[in-house]
Amino acid sequence: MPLQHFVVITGPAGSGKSTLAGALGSWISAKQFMPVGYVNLDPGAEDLPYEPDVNVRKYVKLEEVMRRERLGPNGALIRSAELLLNFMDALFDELSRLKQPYVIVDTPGQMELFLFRDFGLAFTERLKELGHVTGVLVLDPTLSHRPQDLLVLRLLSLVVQLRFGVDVVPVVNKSDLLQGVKQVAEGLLDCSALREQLKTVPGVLGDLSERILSTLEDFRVATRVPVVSAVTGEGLEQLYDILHEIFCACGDLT
Ligand SMILES: Nc1nc2c(ncn2[C@@H]2O[C@H](COP(=O)(O)OP(=O)(O)O)[C@@H](O)[C@H]2O)c(=O)[nH]1
Ligand SMILES: [Mg+2]
Repeated sequence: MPLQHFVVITGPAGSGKSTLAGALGSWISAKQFMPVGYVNLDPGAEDLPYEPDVNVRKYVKLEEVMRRERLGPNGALIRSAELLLNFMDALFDELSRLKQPYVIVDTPGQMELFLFRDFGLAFTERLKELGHVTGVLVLDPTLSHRPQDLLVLRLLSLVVQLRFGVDVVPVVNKSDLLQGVKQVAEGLLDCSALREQLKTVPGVLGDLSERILSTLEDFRVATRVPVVSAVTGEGLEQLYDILHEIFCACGDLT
């Protein structure tokens, strides 16, 4: 069987991970004529904008954990991540039966649950045994759009990359809501434009920001950042192209 491509969508709560998972999957099926598999790892996601082929809620449901263990939402989320570790074999039994060439993995609403708890790391490590794994880090630009925030996006994707040992594509979502999209997009797509914008950051932090950007460039970490809308579909082709390039570069497309 050809190598499968797993795309793991991470990002802060409300950035649009689930919406993007559905939109990117629909785009790939419609435009690339490829069947797409969907995996939901969020034990609290009752309504999803896609039909999951594998769903952790079959094993752990947030609302049941809250009720059974008398926990609030935050405690129950942490407990759910612990409980999910017990179902790893069952989960991977299901995952290993997926045949679609592209499988999109939607992660829990609260990013730190996937990023810092054992479940996220154990899951990703095991997923690498099934196919090629690429991360996507989604950011909501309506909450962060200053030049230094763009650097934060790049650094956050580096954190995900370091934690999981996979390539990570930073993505700016909700472009349909962006007023000053042009300036933001320029800073995202072009490092020299971002460097210019970072000159407006005062003092030591400005110098530090520029130094960080240079280091990222030296190590070729500062990749293109697609600006997309999971609602209108804008930019999804560019995101797919970047993902596909990474997949091809991993050298096994047979
Ligand atoms: N306008 C707009 N809203 C979006 C977009 N993507 C997601 N949303 C909205 O943002 C909110 C959070 O999205 P969701 O996918 O649940 O975020 P998640 O917590 O990261 O999975 C929902 O109300 C979505 O409808 C987008 O591209 N444009
Ligand atoms: Mg979600």
